[in-house]
Amino acid sequence: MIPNEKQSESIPKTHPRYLSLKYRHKIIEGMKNLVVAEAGLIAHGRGECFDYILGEKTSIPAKKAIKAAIAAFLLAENPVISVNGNVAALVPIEIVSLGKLLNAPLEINLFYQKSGRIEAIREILHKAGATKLYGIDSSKIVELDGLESNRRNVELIADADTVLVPLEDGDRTEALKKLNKFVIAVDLNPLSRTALWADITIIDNIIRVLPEMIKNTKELMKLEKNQLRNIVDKFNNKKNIQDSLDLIINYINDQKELAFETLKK
Ligand code: PTJ
Repeated sequence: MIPNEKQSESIPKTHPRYLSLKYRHKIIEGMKNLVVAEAGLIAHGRGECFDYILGEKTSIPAKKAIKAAIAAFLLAENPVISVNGNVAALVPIEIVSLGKLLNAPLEINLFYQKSGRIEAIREILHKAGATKLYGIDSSKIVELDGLESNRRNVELIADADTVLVPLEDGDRTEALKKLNKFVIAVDLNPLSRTALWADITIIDNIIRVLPEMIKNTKELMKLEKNQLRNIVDKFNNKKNIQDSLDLIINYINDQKELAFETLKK
């Protein structure tokens, strides 16, 4: 490796797992410059594992959830997008673009607070084009009821009606639901507490979800409110989670057959 070369730049594009390694190294670089919490590496590894058994592609249930999520966001009066370290490291440009398109403010909200992290995340989002960020000015922070972790410290989320919570630990979605917020989660684990508590659960990798959300926003913003409402009302989160679990079961069964074929040789 050339000295000072970013690890992600040293992966040959021909490598069969190029994309996976590229994002893995973004997380490692993010951890080195404080954007990502140490535990963010472990969370990413868990995500990789679920992504693997979901076939590493955006499934039909995920596409349905993304469409419903964008319809809900376009109907929202006070939407907010919550950003943590992993999201800022993996998809800074995309999350900023989505916020601008949806007219939804970005609020930095961290589980692991450490000196310098908020500043590091602010910098990466500013470089990605963010002009205004929330969750930074301590004089404006209030505490959410029913939550003991650092995630209780919020700014605009306190008055939001619709909140996007990508890659969350389980406690906040439950608390947000108890406060009557409409919660949209992005989580590769269909069995996590966040996934089970959210109103709309997008079971897919954030790196594929955001481009798909941006595409859907451009299409759905042409629709009338009643058409958007229809999309949200027709969406069934419980069925969607069950369908994603079936995809995992089928994928593992298919891989089991393939593995047996290989083992026979
Ligand atoms: O930056 P902070 O301090 O706010 O901390 C962020 C992490 C992610 C470390 C924190 O929220 C955490 O510990 O989360 P958990 O409890 O590990 O939950 C993260 C969830 O996101 C898990 O269910 C993972 O499967 C899932 N996940 C990980 N990577 C991805 C993902 N989901 C979608 N896309 C991913 N790339």
